[in-house]
Amino acid sequence: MRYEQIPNSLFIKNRKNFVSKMKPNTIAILTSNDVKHNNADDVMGFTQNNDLFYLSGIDQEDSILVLYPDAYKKNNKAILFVKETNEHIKIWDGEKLTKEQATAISGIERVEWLQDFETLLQYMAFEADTFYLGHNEHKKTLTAEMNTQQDRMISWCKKRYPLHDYKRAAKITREIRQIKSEEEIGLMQKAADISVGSFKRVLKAVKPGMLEYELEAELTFELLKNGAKRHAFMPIVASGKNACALHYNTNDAICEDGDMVLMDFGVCYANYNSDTTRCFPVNGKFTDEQKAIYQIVLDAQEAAIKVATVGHHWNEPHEVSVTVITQGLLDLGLLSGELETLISEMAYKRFYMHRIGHWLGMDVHDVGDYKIEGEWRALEPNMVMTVEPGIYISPDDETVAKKWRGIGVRIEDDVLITKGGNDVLSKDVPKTIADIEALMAR
Ligand SMILES: [Mn+2]
Repeated sequence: MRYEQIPNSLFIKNRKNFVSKMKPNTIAILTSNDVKHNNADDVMGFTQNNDLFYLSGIDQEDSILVLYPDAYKKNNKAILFVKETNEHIKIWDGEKLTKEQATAISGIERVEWLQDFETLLQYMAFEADTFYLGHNEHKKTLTAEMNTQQDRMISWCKKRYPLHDYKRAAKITREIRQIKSEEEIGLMQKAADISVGSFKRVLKAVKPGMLEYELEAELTFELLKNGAKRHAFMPIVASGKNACALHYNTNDAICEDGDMVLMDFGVCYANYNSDTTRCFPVNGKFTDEQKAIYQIVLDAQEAAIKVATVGHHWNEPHEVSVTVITQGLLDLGLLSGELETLISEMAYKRFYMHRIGHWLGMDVHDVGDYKIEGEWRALEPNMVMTVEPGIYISPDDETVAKKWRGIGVRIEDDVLITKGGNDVLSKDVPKTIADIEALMAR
């Protein structure tokens, strides 16, 4: 990532917002993520902690941000700690941030070397009553080892300052990160724009007999060529029945003539993500069965997007998609019975087993609550969500006619809630049957 992609006004604003939610006389400490390893010294890569990045713009390992808005010394109100480089690091890993660069990126005037963190914190710690510490609060990350940089900071701090109170920084970041600023929307739009070219490139490249990973390579080329940092997640390039495995990403099967490919991919640009899914026929022409399923999913998605607006709650787009999909499956004879009964008994779940989408931002499945005090969250301007209904007919489902088996369709776009409605950030990624077939005919 090139640092000039984001003006530091964004991070200054984010910190202001964060600090406004801190209780009086408290210190917040945010740490970076660890550099992760596979085997031996092979590095899996570095992904910054998103809360730290959100508040500082610093995309370097071994960084700590300390915020103490009520500090009586003005230059203790915000301190950024970065690691001091040396000749050895320079020769093996290249340049690291200087203090001046860190200030320019973050807008934080006081930058110190990491080795001075403990001493400098000591000066402030006994002035304050409470620490806010970062922690990944996703339910899937709670492991027995508890040994992330955040875990280590929590145990170090509690040992060193046992009589302070402790609060969760994530409770604040989860709330403020959910409402995107103009700068963030601009970055997410850029990510979505890169996905347009990536998808079109794949449509031009695909031919019967190609391997799924060859299509992945086309995606990768186009997004890196356009300044994206990386795929937002391991892309799903699922031909034929592979589309029925929701998180398939082996991507090594042959794309057969007559099959459809489901491609679920995201672009990470300046640490902000897009997340889109499209399906297309390997040979350029959808079969009648593929078309029938595709059109139901598209109708469901468009109907759901219509209610992804202020005045509706989080679950309404899902409910709308369930109705359209259940009716569609009824019309095709894939379900039978009464529409309302099928919905209330969730008969559609055999074919549509996931929900409508998720919040989108610096995390692909972004932070933010879906319910508040047990009630579905009302949609607000500047939230961004994905809308991604799907129908998947198992290749082994002998209760349906053979012609339907192994068809899997999902269509996904990134929807920004606006004051007057919504804006589909990924709207230029071709989506209708006619548009896709026309592009492939060239
Ligand atoms: Mn998604």
